[in-house]
Amino acid sequence: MKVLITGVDGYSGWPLALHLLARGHDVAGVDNLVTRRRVKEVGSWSATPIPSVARRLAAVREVLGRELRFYRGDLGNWSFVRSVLETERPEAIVHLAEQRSAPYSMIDVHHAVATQVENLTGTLHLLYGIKEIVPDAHLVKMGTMGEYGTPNVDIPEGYFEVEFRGRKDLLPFPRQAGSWYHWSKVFDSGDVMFAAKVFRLRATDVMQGVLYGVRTPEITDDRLVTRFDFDETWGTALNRFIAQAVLGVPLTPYGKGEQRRGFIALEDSMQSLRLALENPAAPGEYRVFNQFDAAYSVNELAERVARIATELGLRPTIEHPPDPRVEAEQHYYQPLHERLPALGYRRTRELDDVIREIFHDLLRWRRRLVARRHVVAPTVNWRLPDSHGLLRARQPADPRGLPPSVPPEPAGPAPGTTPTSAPTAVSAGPTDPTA
Ligand code: USQ
Repeated sequence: MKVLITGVDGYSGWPLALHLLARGHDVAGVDNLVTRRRVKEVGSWSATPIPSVARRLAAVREVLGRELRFYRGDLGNWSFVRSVLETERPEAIVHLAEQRSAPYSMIDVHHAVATQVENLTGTLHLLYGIKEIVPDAHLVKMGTMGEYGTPNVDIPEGYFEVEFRGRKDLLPFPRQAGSWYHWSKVFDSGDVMFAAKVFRLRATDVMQGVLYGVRTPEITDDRLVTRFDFDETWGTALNRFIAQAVLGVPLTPYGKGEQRRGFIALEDSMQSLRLALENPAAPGEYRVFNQFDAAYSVNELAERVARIATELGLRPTIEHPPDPRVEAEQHYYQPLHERLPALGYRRTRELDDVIREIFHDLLRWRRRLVARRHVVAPTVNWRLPDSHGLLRARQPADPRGLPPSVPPEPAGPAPGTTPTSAPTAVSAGPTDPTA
């Protein structure tokens, strides 16, 4: 199958490209490399050293013996979107190219606006591009379990039957997102649902839970490794807890720590996305998959990480900082997830094994964590209109942990300014250890 992945340079986009290439699919990818720049903006970097795109593509060629076509550009640019779709004519598009951090979207008004404008514009451009250029292509759109919030009833997959004043209907389940980022995904979902209806597009909206992990079977070489964020803005709960244990700083389940979320291993997320691609939605169909493997409270995860850290000879501690978010710290949580198992989804990784694997890698790259240890504690606060000053005021906790001088950023496209119509081996620079 000919697949286009938007956001191919990202945490899940990159391993998805490897996963599909290894299974014989023809894969092209798009990225504007903005996550690399935004992680630098908050003073952090990936715990895993990420090669430049040119080196990544060369490693794919060498290790997998496959070609990954890459287009550097921005989905905010309509002519760029059109030219990529016209060149590639994909049968399926996996849309992952969105600002993905809830805390980043809550920094201040500018970050809130950038998140929503970029996420919604990119999705609308893709919806129109598919309609005009590849109307039979299947769109697999990355949404989030966080769209639903934490209602006091079970959460279905997208729709539920409602009876009100004697009449029944099948309606979209209410969305109650918890950040400007999560709301951008809600608005996207409405747009994709509407486009499927009016343009008769094939669409799968994936409500994905929190990802964890650093490896997939295709990552057999350090040059193929995916990024791994651990800072307060870009890192997510379980990944952060493991980084904190390696650093010897307290693990931080926020507030009471009884917030429950759906979680899924990176590797099993790849399996789920492939199953969605290989079993496409019908023309005009908008279907919703709740894509997670199991639900845990953040306390359960912190305790599990602490137990395994102790087995590894570390001395983890757990603290409960006040929750910087506005969210229920104790609540009912029972989302359904039946559609992917019906297509053949099976868990391939046990949580403890993945936690050990992450420890193994982070201990190898511990120096990179130490150099950025000052960006781990939470400062972005949902209750403040502007956390930017707090973020900027953060100082390295340990002067020896001062980050090495960061070279100038690679020339990146301003949003909407870099039409690229041909596959391009971007900036044949060295490894980008600052990404
Ligand atoms: N949390 C802690 N301590 C931490 C970090 C997080 O207790 O150090 C808590 C948060 O308060 C929250 C939960 O863990 O209750 C999840 O937070 P997270 O940062 O792991 O994930 P979240 O902000 O929800 O967003 C992440 C991804 C996002 C994706 C989403 C799936 O960044 O792209 O959409 O997970 S979900 O959470 O299901 O909406």
